[in-house]
Amino acid sequence: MRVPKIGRRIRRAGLLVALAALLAACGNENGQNSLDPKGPYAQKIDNLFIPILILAIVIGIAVLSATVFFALKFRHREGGPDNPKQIHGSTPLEIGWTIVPALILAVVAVPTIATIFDLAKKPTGPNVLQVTVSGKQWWWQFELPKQPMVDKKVVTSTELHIPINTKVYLSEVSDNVIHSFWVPELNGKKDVVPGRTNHNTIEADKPGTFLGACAEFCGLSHADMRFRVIAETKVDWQKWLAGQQQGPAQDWSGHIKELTATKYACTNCHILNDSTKVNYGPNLTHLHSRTTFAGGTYEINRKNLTNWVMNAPAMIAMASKDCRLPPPATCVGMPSFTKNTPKGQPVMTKEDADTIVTYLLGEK
Ligand code: HEC
Ligand SMILES: [Cu+2]
Repeated sequence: MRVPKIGRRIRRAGLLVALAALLAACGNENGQNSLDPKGPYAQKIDNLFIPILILAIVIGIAVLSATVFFALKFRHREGGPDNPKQIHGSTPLEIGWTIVPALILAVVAVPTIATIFDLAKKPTGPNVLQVTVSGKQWWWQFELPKQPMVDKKVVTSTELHIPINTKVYLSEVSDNVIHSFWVPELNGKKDVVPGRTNHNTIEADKPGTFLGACAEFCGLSHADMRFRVIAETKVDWQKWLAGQQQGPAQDWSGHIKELTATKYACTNCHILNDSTKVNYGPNLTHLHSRTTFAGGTYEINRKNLTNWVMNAPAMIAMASKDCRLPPPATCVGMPSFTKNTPKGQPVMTKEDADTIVTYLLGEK
């Protein structure tokens, strides 16, 4: 059938758009390219993936070529018989095409299984950094317990700093639903399952920021459950650690304490002045040292934080109206302080929000 000229143009344009989208998706600008390993663990996966990919392409081309070849060779010809010659079975062929693929799979299994065990090996020694990762709805909490490399515990969220050329052994937990921790340039995915502690190791060769995301659908805002791993030289990392181990930049007392602990009761869910403690929501002691908040979806600045503190639900894409807090609570993550305030709290004034944000930004 002849396609009219205009139809062909539309088709060609459609094809170009699809191709451009495909190529854009292949670019490594988004920092989440699993084909661009930036550390030994991701490299091991790449070393396995590329040879198997090549093998699969060779086999794929061979199978497709044979299919096309036979389709052409035995096609129906003018004047030929309607049915080809009927045969039944061929023992050597059938044995052949059972054994050859089985052998190929057996060969592929050897490096695959070796890599699985290699990646799962628990790194040991004083030069391993232990981090506990908790999947929340919808953000990630990172705890660095006291250990040879960390002389005082640190709790943070959304941004994990690690020293380069150091194995970072993650213990992953969830107290809600299944999440999956994935930093494509540093290692493969690892599911984070309630009631279990799963482990995964990441390591970066060079300083850089590596984007991560939850890779298992975990509720309506799953797409906004991002994080970043910031790899630094040992010296820079130690500076970061020392900064986190200090108290808040501004004294948490007097008016600010009154606002956050009593008037609006932020302390029901947050810790504002001690980076060693965990509460229901993110630890806010050193929020100002991070670049993003709310699952990595917003940049930290006065405007975003003020909007958030006054009415966070309005900034959570697809936030469900039903409850995300464990029982007996009947509602959710970060509440609004301007609309439907949590029971008993007054509606937040812009002035109070400004004071709280000044504290959160570590400004005097
Ligand atoms: C009912 C519990 C609850 C209360 C009360 C609460 N928050 Fe939150 N807050 C959360 C949760 C949960 C999150 C994480 C939500 C998300 O990322 O979607 C959060 C996130 C935040 C964040 C972003 C932190 C980050 O690292 O992403 C800030 C800032 C914040 N809250 C400030 C406050 C302030 C200030 C108050 C008091 C005026 C307050 N919150 C009261 C539960 C609460
Ligand atoms: Cu998740």
